[in-house]
Amino acid sequence: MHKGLALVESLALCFFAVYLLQLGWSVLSCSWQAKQQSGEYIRRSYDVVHKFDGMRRFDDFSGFPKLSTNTYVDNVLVNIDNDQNFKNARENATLLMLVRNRELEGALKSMRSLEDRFNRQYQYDWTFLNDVPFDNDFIEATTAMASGKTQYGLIPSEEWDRPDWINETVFETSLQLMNEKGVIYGGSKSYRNMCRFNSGYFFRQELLLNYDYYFRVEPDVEYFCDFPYDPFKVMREQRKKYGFVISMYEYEDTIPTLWDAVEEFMEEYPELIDFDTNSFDFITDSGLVGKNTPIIDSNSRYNLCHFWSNFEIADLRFFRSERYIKFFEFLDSKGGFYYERWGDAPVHSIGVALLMRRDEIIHFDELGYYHIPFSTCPSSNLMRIAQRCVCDPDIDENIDVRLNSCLMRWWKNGSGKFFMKHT
Ligand SMILES: Nc1nc2c(ncn2[C@@H]2O[C@H](COP(=O)(O)OP(=O)(O)OP(=O)(O)O)[C@@H](O)[C@H]2O)c(=O)[nH]1
Ligand SMILES: *[C@@H]1O[C@H](CO)[C@@H](O)[C@H](O)[C@H]1NC(C)=O
Ligand SMILES: *[C@@H]1O[C@H](CO)[C@@H](O)[C@H](O)[C@H]1NC(C)=O
Ligand SMILES: *[C@@H]1O[C@H](CO)[C@@H](O)[C@H](O)[C@H]1NC(C)=O
Ligand SMILES: [Mg+2]
Repeated sequence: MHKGLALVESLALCFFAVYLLQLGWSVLSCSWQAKQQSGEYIRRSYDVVHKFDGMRRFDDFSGFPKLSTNTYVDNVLVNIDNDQNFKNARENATLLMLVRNRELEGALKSMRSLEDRFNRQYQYDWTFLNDVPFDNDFIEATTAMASGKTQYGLIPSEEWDRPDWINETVFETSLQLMNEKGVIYGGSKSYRNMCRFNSGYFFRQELLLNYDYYFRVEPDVEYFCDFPYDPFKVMREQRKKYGFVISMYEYEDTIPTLWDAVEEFMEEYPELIDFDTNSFDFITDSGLVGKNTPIIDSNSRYNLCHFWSNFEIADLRFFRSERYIKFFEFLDSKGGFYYERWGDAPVHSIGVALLMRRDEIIHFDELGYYHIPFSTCPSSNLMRIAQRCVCDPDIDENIDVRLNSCLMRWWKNGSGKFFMKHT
């Protein structure tokens, strides 16, 4: 009995010893293999990491590379702020958001994205506008989120509310009609105030008189890529006055008589319009673009192309100019901001297309941007890597490759297609 037990015990011990040996061997060989492999990984990742050495972007002003942290308050920024060269390098410009108190969360999201991708390196001021006073929560949170100064403006009622010469009966009837037709925001009164304000009054707000350029930001938008340059600087140095990222066709139901008004304007003020240098063809040509027939049928000469104005970087001096004011006042006198639902996008776009030189308009194709329901994303992989983009150019939302984009038309009839805005 005892013997048998001892045998079993020693056998078990023996197996255990063998097992331990095997285990030891496999651990050893495994770690040797792992070492081999990690050597290979290190070699391969070295290749990948250094493949882009030649095109890494170092900060123009400080020479510091952007840190991988998202923390706003770090020493790099403090150093930049103290650097006189940096302060001199900042343009005469502000980030601008028209927004409601209840949109705070969306406003913060947009700010966070733009700060991370661009503004934390520059610290441009943020200007917020509202038709009612901003509440303390809004002011506190947006001030904390901004890397630059913040300021808050209250829009005077005369520049926001419906003027009293608008005929109430006609107004109410058309609101009801558009609502029944299913026109987006067709039944909304405040949306009309907003569109008229953005068309003719934002640039006259007291806070904006201190700047040459603005960058329009809306709540709940996203910027997909690190900005490879300061767009304000590009605007000034290259004498650009209007910058866009997305262009598309407008819903005709919102602007049935807008083009009639524009034709009247052109007849009345021919001296303001230079057809040789402007981009009239961009908004009127409706011929083939490449192999594609236009998918949008327009009832007027206007082909419905417009710059999507929820993103805009532009020269306030253009909007404050006598010629633009004349253009706006002329359109406003027709009442179409209320009797129809004219948007600030077609109004800005037609104004810009008529009154500016086409080479004063710039397409920022490397920024990457999303506003529901469309996006744009740089198509070059190299660009997306260098700018740390988080977007896929091949998805449906990317409007640039869809038939409702007017980008091809801009390349054809605007100022062409350019790359490499800064050198
Ligand atoms: N202060 C204020 N801001 C407004 C009002 N209506 C719209 N806005 C702002 O004006 C801009 C455009 O309004 P949106 O509601 O975004 O209109 P949209 O971009 O055409 O449509 P969606 O974003 O798809 O809803 C945004 O920055 C809004 O925050 C308003 O009544 N008061
Ligand atoms: C408003 O328009 C209606 C319908 O065209 C017209 O009958 C009415 O007289 C107008 N009201 C004013 C105050 O002009
Ligand atoms: C900034 O722009 C405003 C408006 O155009 C102008 O009055 C002001 O002098 C400019 N400031 C600087 C420092 O150039
Ligand atoms: C715009 O397109 C039309 C039609 O293809 C063409 O005839 C015209 O030359 C273009 N204009 C410009 C400025 O490119
Ligand atoms: Mg919006």
